[in-house]
Amino acid sequence: MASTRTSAQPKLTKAQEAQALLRHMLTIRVLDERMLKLQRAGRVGFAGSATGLEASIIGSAWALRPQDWLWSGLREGGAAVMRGMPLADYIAQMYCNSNDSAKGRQMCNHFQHKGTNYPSWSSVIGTQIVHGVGAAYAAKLRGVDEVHAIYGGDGSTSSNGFHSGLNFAGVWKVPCYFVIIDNGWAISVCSRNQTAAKSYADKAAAYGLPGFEVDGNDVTAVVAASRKCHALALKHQPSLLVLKSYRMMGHSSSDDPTKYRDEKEVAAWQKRDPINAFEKKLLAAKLIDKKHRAKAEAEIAAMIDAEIHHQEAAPKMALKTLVEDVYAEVPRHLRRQYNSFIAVAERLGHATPGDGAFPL
Ligand SMILES: Cc1ncc(C[n+]2csc(CCOP(=O)(O)OP(=O)(O)O)c2C)c(N)n1
Ligand SMILES: [Mg+2]
Repeated sequence: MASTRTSAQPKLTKAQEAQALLRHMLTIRVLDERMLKLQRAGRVGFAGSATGLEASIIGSAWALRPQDWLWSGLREGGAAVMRGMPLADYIAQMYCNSNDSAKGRQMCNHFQHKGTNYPSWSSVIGTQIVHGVGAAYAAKLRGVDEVHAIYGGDGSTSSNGFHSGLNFAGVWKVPCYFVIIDNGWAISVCSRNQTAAKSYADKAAAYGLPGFEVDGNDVTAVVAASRKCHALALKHQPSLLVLKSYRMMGHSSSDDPTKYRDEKEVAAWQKRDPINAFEKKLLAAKLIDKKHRAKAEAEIAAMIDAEIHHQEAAPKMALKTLVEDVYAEVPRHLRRQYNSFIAVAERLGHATPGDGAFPL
């Protein structure tokens, strides 16, 4: 999809749309594989994956127009790539190198991209929910044609931001919808320990919003439900969309899920892999042939690998960026702090990659 901020949507045939959805889902899968390998090789500090969640992420963001906003909860970087964030930006952010648009001030794997209206996500669970509602309210007050899709995991439904965000969205009738990707786990807390509600979608009623739950591993169902929520948002009716899926990998590269969940559960969900299911459907409908997936994966992997080489060779972020962008001119006290930091670094040596990696 184009990253230009117009409301024009490219018109795709059924086959083109299906193939594009598959390709974007595969892009997430290949990116995840590569980023985890880089982390295991000690070349990037941290990686979180969206393996198993591809249909939820791609299908829900597919409903968005270029001028719409996506407030990421955690794992939606692949949606930003689909909407036009270059792979270069994605991978530079993993390295926190001199091309990183966050200037190394975010943890790696915490994506942001201005061109696709993808604000930086925060490790602090649920904070994006109120930010997104505020931005959607501002769009309404300014009379701007924007929809804000506000994402969160099942764990975020226990945050204050979830309650206040949904409450104010309902009261102010803002052009937004909430996407909760229920992947079964919030680190080691399973969904049945997170809530006594039958579905997270039931929570919508408390805020006067419509709530829907769909199979998050069925990309076609996710696209249809997201379009419905998007259409409601255009009429200033917020809604809650819960996508039932499963986190196939650990919470992050720092987590060992075998300590708290049954391998049998993982194996059962493996049989419901969203990419395999969609590929099967497209093969049956003769929208792709048998070689399609392998060819697409090889093309995507080649692009990602070329970009990894490029970003690995890029210089580190200049240290002086630590004190830039706060004031128009670096004030004396920051310059003093910077000089003493340099003196310490010269005495003790600079940090090496991987130092200070976030524990979760
Ligand atoms: C306010 C807050 N509490 C706790 C944490 C620690 N923490 C990091 S991720 C996470 C679980 C998030 O689970 P969920 O919202 O289901 O998203 P998922 O990781 O499953 O995609 C927790 C508890 C945090 N980052 N912020
Ligand atoms: Mg979760």
